[in-house]
Amino acid sequence: MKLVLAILSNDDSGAASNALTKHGFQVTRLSTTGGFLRAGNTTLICGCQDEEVEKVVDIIGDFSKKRNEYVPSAVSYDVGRYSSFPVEVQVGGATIFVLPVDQFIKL
Ligand code: 2BA
Repeated sequence: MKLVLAILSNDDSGAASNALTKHGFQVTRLSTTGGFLRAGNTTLICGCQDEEVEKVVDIIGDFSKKRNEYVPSAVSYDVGRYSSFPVEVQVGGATIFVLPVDQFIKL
């Protein structure tokens, strides 16, 4: 048995965990914070059989692809005058750890 720990953006985590559940996997969502950016992200915990790891990683990957999006940004010209313009940023992606499970116990 393996434990898949996947850190992904909050925006992608809902769809990814829904898809895992639909495919019959059990999943737990933790609200986490990145140590570098100090921004919120989500860690999914999924226990599965060894031969299911690839499927779990594929499903998470389907919902957390890296892509570019435009977000509004503002620049100040002079006293009280601002202009808003879109800035392209990269979002998404996932960091995944696969760990061996010594014991799986449900009481
Ligand atoms: P990613 O490498 O895609 O990492 C996204 C988030 O995944 C991280 O958020 C962290 O919560 C988790 N993570 C990644 N690698 C990990 C690991 N080896 N162990 C535990 N958790 C891990 P943040 O720490 O806020 O980092 C956000 C992004 O900032 C990173 O994206 C990376 O592009 C950059 N970054 C992180 N640490 C950096 C550093 N020391 N120097 C330069 N850039 C860094």
